[in-house]
Amino acid sequence: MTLEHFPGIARLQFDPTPAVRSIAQCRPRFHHYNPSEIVAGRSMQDQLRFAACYWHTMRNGLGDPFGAATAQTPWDDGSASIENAKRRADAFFEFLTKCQIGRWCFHDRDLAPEGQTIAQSERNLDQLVAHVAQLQSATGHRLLWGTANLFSHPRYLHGAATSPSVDVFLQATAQVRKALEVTQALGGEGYVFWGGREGYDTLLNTDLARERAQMARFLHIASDHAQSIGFTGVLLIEPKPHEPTTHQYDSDSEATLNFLREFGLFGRFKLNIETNHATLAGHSMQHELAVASAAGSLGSIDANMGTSGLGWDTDRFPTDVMLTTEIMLAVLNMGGLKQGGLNFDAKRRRASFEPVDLFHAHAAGMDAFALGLKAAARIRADGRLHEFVRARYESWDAPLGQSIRAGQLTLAQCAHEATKVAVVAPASARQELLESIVNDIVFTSDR
Ligand code: XLS
Ligand code: NI
Ligand code: NI
Repeated sequence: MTLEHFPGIARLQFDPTPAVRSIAQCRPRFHHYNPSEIVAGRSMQDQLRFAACYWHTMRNGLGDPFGAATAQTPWDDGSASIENAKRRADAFFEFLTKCQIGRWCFHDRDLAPEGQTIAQSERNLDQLVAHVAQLQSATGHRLLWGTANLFSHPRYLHGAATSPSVDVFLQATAQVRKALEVTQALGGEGYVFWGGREGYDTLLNTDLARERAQMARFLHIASDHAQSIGFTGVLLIEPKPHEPTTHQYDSDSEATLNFLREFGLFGRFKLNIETNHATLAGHSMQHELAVASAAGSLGSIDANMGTSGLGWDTDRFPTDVMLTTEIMLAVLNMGGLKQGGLNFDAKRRRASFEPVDLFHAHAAGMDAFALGLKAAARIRADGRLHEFVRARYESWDAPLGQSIRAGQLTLAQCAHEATKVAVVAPASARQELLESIVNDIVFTSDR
């Protein structure tokens, strides 16, 4: 890391003074994210465990279906050479350091070019892994999770584990075996399975039962392998309903948890919940987190957001403070992120193409999460919501309610008890009042 790939950009600092009047003079900095500040008993950096992703940050030229790439990447000569790949990694670690982002995530193919054979691809990856291992020890940045790209290469056009061809399944096993091993070698705290093409485009050509069973077999042997090599990271599945496929088998938290239970995989995997995938599934992020958390299966978060009304995974940076508040409330309620993190699986808009926009974008997301963390901590400290929910279910904690919960009463006994209740008097759920209390707490004070 001798070269300065981001000249003129200093390490971002916490600086809460009001922004300068002219946007042209704005230098990237944190207005709210103060890494060492204690919130809810831990430093912000430990609560938030930010990660940047290699794919959007380094490999996304920001092209769209209607236009060419726009991102300025002076460190990248566009070649598939190992030298270029190493220079890109240097730029990425400089970016992490300057942006004060402690962790990162990658796909095997983001980091190193694919070769003509499996052996060649593995040699390429090994060279880059050795290089980033040095960068990690020089900078102190850690790998949150690794993954294998089982969706870009044309061989995966029908799916990887769910391909109708066993040869493709085999290719996917080779890639995952290697990706798991390099993730372990880099000290990864997790490993993600995102089945981009593990679904169907039309049922006219698809044996859904077979494909789901194949996917389960794949996850069984992959998790067996992780165990056999002594991988101590958490294995994560990242649900998404569709895009690129019409329907993906791990479509949301509930479907994925059901899939894991059906095939004897529950407990081996946790979920990596991505905001924009939740909205694509027609759910709120809050819902997806609540479902995963209730099953003890909330592992990590891909922190981004969608664009309402657009049915795409637009992967915007998460700048909505109500959203980050809801996310951090779910995280604090489950006792913190543990081995997980907040991975910015997010990309700049195509028109934000300058290198400095990478810093503005991540700082915007980090500030929004700092605000969300503080607001969530205030909601918990305030206690009114928690108390309201507790009181709402109070009857279940009285002796009769407890016996029913413990399975001590039959339906007939319950029906007999019903006759003893003179008046059934439901209480108001006070939704609008609660929403107003949340607004008061979120917007009254941010520090
Ligand atoms: C795509 C997914 C992908 C995973 C990693 O929509 O979010 O980026 O996070 O394969
Ligand atoms: Ni993701
Ligand atoms: Ni996504």
